[in-house]
Amino acid sequence: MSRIETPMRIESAETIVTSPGRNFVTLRITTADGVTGLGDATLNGRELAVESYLRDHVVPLLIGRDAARIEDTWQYLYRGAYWRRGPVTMAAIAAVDTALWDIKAKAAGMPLYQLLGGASRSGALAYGHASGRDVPELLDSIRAHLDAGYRAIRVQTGIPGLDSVYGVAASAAGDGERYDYEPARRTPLPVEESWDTRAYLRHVPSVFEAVRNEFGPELPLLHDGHHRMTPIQAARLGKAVEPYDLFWLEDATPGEDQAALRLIRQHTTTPLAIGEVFNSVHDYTTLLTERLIDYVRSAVTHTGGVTAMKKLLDLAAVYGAKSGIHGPTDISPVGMAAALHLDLAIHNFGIQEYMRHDPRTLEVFRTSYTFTDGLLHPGENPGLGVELDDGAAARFPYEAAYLPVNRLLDGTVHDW
Ligand code: EZ4
Ligand code: CO
Repeated sequence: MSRIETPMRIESAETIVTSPGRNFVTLRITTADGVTGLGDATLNGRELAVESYLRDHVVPLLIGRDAARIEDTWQYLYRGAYWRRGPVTMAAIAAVDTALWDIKAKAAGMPLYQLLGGASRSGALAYGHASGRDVPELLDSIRAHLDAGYRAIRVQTGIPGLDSVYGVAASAAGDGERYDYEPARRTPLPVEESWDTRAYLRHVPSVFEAVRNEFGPELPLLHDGHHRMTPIQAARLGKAVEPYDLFWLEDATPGEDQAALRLIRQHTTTPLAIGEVFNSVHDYTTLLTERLIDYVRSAVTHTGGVTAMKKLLDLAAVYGAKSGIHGPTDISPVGMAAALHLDLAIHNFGIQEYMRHDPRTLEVFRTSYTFTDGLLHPGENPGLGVELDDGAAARFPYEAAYLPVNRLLDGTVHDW
């Protein structure tokens, strides 16, 4: 494509790496007439690889391109790289795509959701992360989340015999207390946790029984298996928690083995969600066309941006599956805002994960989305509705940080 001279010509693009409570990689694209767009490129624990991919291999290709040509730019970066998929590539493409949608919506003077078809609902039902090292602490945490306005709750607990477990806050319960590993556990090497699936399977059904006894049948409850079970173990857990009517069981098995979901599906009516570690619609084709899952967990940030997520969610709609866009704190407010515009616009919205960001994160990223009566709304500002404060970003330099490694009690490395 020849270089063009129009107001929408991309004049510059830059990456911003900042660590306001945890690491984030952001791409900012600026057009010749000074419109800026932001895209989230944060890949937890591998941040600098995406930053290099963007800075060294993508930014030089963007200068001079027409910012209005979003689909063409997506295809140019995806097919032009020759090498397909992968979290680093797809996070980089996602950042470009999201920034170009931000620019297009700002140029149109509209919030992004209007360009995606307009609002299909008044807000996006959010779920929060309750946790406790034991059941009493968990029940307190659920109460704190309900008091903070959440109307759907993810339930994770400690397991008797295991020291620390994914998804459980390290100290006393409360809405402000999160299981996050950042920044307190930044160590030169990844933290190591221990795991015993049989102990987990024995414990979890009794946790849901206690939660239903305390809070009744209506509250939507979710659970994340975080890739730790075999298919037959997952089938057993799905059956065991059927009396407690889960909204979903997430990541029961390692997601890349799509056929594993066939076995789980044959054995349980517990709804299944998967996909936070996926980065392409091609990771979902068996899962969707065979109707093996109920919810798509991809993040806009990791799955090629707004353009690719819209296509993925439209394919999911054809096969009766709904969205459950990934929204932990390692998705930046830019990636979260992009998710919220999609959540508001698409027909097959399911639920949105929402962990409030650290106040330092919100100093750097000035958001306009709102959380009211359990519903998130992206706001009415043109574009994504997020601005990045460079001065604030500069006060929080990058620090290496890794996700934990999980080992079975005999030392064997297991899925974390
Ligand atoms: O472990 O985002 O459902 N949410 C999750 C997250 C993921 C982290 C990994 O970076 O599973 O907490
Ligand atoms: Co998860």
